[in-house]
Amino acid sequence: MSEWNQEDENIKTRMLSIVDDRAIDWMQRKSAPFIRLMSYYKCAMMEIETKFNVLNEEYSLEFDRNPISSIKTRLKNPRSIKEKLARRGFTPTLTSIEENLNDIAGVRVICSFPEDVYALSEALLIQDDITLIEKKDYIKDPKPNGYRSLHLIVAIPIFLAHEKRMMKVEIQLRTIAMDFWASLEHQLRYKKDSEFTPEMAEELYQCANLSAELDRRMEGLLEKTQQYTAKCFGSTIKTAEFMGE
Ligand code: 0O2
Repeated sequence: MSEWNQEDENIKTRMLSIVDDRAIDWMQRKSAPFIRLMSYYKCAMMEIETKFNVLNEEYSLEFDRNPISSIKTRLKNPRSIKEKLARRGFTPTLTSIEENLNDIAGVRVICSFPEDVYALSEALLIQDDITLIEKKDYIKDPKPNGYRSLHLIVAIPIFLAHEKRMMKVEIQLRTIAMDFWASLEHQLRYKKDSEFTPEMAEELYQCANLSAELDRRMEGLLEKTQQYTAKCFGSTIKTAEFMGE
């Protein structure tokens, strides 16, 4: 047996001696409160996702088009949570997670046009069970690297059998073009063993400008089609009118 295989065998024997049934029970007991907290975040995320689906449904009836192209949700994984708390000098406890981290539950709403981003955000924020904690408009003020999106941190109640709990959710609203740029920039940034040279960063920034230009032109086309429809038909044909209401 090679030295490497022997080391493997030793680790396996040690692991099996540690992870007996009692150890498994202990780990499950220890992790239960964390898993419960994560399920609360998941419920809050589902509430927000449903709210956007409802708005999409209503808008598509009103304007005959879908303002939302897709919705993605994600829960931050335990390792990222631990690392983020450590980076910021906070203790790794459940209370600390709830108090200090705002992005355990994340909802990303990919919209068709920039105006949809603002319309959806306004429609969400006027709902009386939503509390706005923080708003960052990286569309009006893009990050220095060119990143654009509208970020909201909100609190939303979830109703459990015997308790109502306020949970925080991070919402990112962006257009398809903004998402295209951000997804590829993220992939490039996290590519192993690679770094951005100033030239590469400048190229990425130029690409962000191109995506912003694309959004402007597509929104211009949307306005033109709306004006054209209004000229031809008097007003945009709405489903309600079509149904004779
Ligand atoms: P992940 O995996 O997407 O969650 P915060 O960490 O939120 O407390 P900050 O920097 O104030 O601190 O938050 P900000 O600026 O609101 O950005 C948080 C999230 O926005 C990031 O989460 C990304 O998802 C996205 N984001 C921000 N800047 C960029 C960027 O330059 N490029 C891309 N592709 N995404 C960005 P995480 O935790 O980094 O990652």
